Amino acid sequence: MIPRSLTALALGGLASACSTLTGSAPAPLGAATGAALSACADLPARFAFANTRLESAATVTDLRQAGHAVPAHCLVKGRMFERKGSDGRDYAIGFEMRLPQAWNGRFYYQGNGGLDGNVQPALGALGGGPLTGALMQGFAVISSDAGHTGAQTPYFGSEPQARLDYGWQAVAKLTPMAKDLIRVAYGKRPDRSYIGGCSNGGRHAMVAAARIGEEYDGFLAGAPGYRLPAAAVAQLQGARLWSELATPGATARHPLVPTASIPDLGTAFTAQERQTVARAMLAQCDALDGAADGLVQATQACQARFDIERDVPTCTGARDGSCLTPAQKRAVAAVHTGLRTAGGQFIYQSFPYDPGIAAANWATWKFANSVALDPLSVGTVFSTPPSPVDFARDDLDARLLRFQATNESFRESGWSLMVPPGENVPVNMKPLHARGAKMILYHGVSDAIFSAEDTRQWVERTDRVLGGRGAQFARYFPVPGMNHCSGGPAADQFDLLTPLVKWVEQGQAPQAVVASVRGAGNAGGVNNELPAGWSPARTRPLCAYPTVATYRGSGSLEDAANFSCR
Ligand SMILES: [Ca+2]
Repeated sequence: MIPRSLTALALGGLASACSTLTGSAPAPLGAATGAALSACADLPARFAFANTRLESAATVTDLRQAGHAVPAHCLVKGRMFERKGSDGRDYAIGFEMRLPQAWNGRFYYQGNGGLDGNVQPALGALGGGPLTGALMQGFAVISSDAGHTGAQTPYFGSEPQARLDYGWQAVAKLTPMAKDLIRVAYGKRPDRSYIGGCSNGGRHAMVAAARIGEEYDGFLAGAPGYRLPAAAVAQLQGARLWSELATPGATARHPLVPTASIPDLGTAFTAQERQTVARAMLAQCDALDGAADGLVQATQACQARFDIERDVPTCTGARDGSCLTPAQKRAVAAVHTGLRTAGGQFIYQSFPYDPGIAAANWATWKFANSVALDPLSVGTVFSTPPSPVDFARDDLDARLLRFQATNESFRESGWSLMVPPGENVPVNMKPLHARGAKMILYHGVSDAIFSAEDTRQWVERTDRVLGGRGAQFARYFPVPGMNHCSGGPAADQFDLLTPLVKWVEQGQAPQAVVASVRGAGNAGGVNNELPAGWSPARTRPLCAYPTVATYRGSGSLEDAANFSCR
């Protein structure tokens, strides 16, 4: 196969006169131009937009991010669609906007994670352990709770409109309001608009691309849980597998309710045992990228090479951490191959093998969140009608049908409101590609809740839909070793928004983006799980799939400059 990057380079070299025949990339959209903020404290009095109330506006000059001062800006707080829900509770789409005094002419919608419910500060933070963010870079940024409060989580899922707002409507309602507020504050609407986030925030970006793509020029989808309901059911099935192997009666602390306990599924596959599996992977795969450096960057090649049955020692006596029992091997293999229901239905996706399996976040998702969080969202937010889930006994075949169901109250199914339309045939990407919009995706290869393979396959499907020109529109940057959005033995500190802007506005397609680990003293927060032998400032190129960060053969293994994307 010819790497798509080379194809794009070749096509980009042809004369633009042949564009419709050769399929060369659409012209860049051109740079945004900035403006000065003309109003702040008086915005609530001056701004009128349907179903919107601004509660406050004040200048902020003392905010810091990762040890650096965030430029002075106006913090606006407000609410849209305040209403009494069908459950008698008060609902609204709460939001904040941060409007820099020195604006770069761009709008950034910050998608938040999990089940939403909190107005996270509108910093537009970028990457794991962020050093920078959209606000720092001069964007006007909005953040919202997506239509419910933390206290209403996850029970908002039983209120039909709140469920819709969480799924996709909050983004659709907030976007035109935010652009109009920008017009009032700066005297013009944004020249360019971007939306990004990780996890559920990445899902928001992908859903926005499919549903309201015309509103945005650039999409930054991190670990996009774009089939979140299916991922959550796979978690339930996984918890059953682990519980068969767990120490009977062992309990762990509930991650949300300090006074409650959950079965300690981590005893099924302990930290030592996960280290043993990671070592076996490294023995097979570490050098495939030319460097025995503790990072498996040749992810696809490793999937063909690593064989858990063959490469991990089988226990001949009691478990002691250095081996797996045959039953453990079957469970770990099944989770990576992709789980099925009792009825034989393939639930979600395979997961690539990656040494990040040994990190804590992997275990938290597989062993704790699968019991404590996923049953709540499955039962309350995605099922019609809503009904509680017993992770050990729920009929998962019936549950998957309930994701597709509608009734008089819930007129859009849980699946439909969560998942980007056309997720299997991403037809809505065609007009975006034609207009010159761009998408950058990234995903931790050892993400335990949303599969990096699911993202890779979406990129492949999009490429087919665009007739092999997918690399002109969407580029995917796997992050080797990284868990869910950050953490793990990985270079997880990076800014993919800057290259997205250059791609959208100047036509510079990103091929390699430098990422750093977060060792001792890192201003974005230290990653305590970095292997002892790594430099605290190790860098690596993140490479656009299908290229792989490959060692050039000489120079320090700690420096990205000694690796190229091949
Ligand atoms: Ca390596």
